[in-house]
Amino acid sequence: MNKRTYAGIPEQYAKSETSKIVLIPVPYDGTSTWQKGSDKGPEAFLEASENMELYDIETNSEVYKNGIYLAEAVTENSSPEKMVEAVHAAAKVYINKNRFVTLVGGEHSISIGSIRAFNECFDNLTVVQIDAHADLRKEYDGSKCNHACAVYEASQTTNLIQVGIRSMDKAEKTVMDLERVFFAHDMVNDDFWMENAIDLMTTNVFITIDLDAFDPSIMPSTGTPEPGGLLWYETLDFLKKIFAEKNVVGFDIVELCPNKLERSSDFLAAKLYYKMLSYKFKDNEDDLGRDFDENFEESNGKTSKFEDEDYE
Ligand SMILES: [Mn+2]
Repeated sequence: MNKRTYAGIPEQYAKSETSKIVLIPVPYDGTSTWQKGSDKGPEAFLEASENMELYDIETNSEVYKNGIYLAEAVTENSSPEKMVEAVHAAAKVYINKNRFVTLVGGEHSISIGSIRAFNECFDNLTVVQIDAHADLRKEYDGSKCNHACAVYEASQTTNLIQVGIRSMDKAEKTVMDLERVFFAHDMVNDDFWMENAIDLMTTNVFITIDLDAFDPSIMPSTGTPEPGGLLWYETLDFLKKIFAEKNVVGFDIVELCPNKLERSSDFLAAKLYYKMLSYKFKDNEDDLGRDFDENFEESNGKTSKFEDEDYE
């Protein structure tokens, strides 16, 4: 039997040596507190991806042709700390090979490992956390690697910007930088939250998306749903702006907690992932044959952005 590829793409686009993009599944659900099942997230995500159209209308692109390598899943689960270390190590392997590294969870604690890896490899990293929950606890349930602590370390070591937040403990406010938080109840009445959030970002950006940031009406299959969340097009609009204006160095998508009776959430996660890749690589359509290193450097460049805008 042939090896499974992301979204069932032809093997020529799924090779480890030539793919510009790497997807690392992390089916971990060791510390979740309410609904269990996010360990099944990567499988449901991959299955939905296999049933998705691979041409993106909006960007007029087929981003999979840049190559998407489905890496071996990180399955270490002997302790939250060991899982975080394993994610950190796996992410670093591919970042150091200049791949565009993405991860799919699994619960949000996996992001402690991914953020640590990106922060070690990229200068002045901004972490954009799109999430219903603040996740700023220093420790929870006896561990610093609990899902409730997902961005505590990032709050201390990176430029953390929190978006969509609508649930937290009062004590988390002592850690929170209120200048860098966009609460859901404020966003709904603020026409400029996207621009204001982007103004706070440095050049290098890592995005961590907890799917519970979305409104439960469109994303019910998540561990801890919260009313009053983001909708589809506003989220895409925000992401598109970040990809256009910043050097997004990688991202993760977490907390898909699949429910066999409700598959549209799996599909939302699959489509969100592919949309983000489409935004990242949309300008590469004409030079698919070129070396990734060249593109990689160009995306860090200062002049190309304005040249592109002249054509629009
Ligand atoms: Mn979270």
